[in-house]
Amino acid sequence: MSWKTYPKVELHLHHEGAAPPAFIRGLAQEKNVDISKVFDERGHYAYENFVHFLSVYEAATSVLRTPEDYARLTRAVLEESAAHGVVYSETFLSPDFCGGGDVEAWREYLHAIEEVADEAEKTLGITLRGVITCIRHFGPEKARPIAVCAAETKGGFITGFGIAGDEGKGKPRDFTWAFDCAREAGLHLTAHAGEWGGPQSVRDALTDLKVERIGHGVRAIEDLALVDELAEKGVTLEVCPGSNVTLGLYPNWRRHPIEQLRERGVKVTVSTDDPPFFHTTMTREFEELERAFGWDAEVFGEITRTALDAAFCDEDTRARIA
Ligand code: ES4
Ligand code: ZN
Repeated sequence: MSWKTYPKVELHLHHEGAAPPAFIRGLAQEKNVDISKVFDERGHYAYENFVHFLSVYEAATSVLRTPEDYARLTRAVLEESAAHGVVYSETFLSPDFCGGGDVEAWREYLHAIEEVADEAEKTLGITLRGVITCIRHFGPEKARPIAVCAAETKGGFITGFGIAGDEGKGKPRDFTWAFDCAREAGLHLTAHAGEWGGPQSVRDALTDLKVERIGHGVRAIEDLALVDELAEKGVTLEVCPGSNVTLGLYPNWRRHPIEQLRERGVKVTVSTDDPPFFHTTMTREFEELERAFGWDAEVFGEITRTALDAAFCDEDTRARIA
């Protein structure tokens, strides 16, 4: 069946990583910025591996320079998500890219993004919430002002705090100040872990950062005691199978551990991560999961309810979407 119009909840989407290549190319032309290295000859985002992906991502993001640019980006992203049936989405926003970590500059970007999100809620029927992320390879010192931005702008729209970036750099415990700051402000917490790092990386994120959700977390499968612990504690994994397969973490969809995690009682959800970079959409994720594991409307219904339960929104919003 076609899953395109099936109502979906997406919890793991990087705001700039969802930018259609044509949008970034157009902005680069308008501003006369040379970002030819970002694209291949077919006009797709081009990178060799995850660490290279991160630098291409930052180069693409470098054309986004004003709150108005983020307003236009937000519109493009929400139109694309809504076209794939997404009714609720959370995107990762990094004030590093929006005003360099200065709270007042960040407020202007936030205002521009929120205005478009409010409009899209009415016209496209999609609800957006923002999760502010610090970036692991920028280091713990850079993470502090980002957590302050999050704490200062927590509200109806900004509901969470997290960490993205290169899992190979540093340790979760280096970022405890930032996470403590965000937790004390009442923000929900998530961390990228168990993608490029193994099970210990997931344990460290849970122990040192006290997060409610894990971004990816799939490599927990390498330690079944950890899998049982995730199931017992009810930790939700923001699984991005297409991202994992495209980046070569698993050789194909059938070898992806999402089904084993689910069978062992872990709360799994499905997201796209950086869809145009990984040649995916929420529709494609559903189609491939149906093909690989025979998932049907019953399983996708369970996945969607799990995602809505774990969404970083208030109960009124949750009830309105359900
Ligand atoms: C990421 Cl910093 C960043 N941006 C986009 N996608 C990512 N995945 C992990 N870190
Ligand atoms: Zn991610």
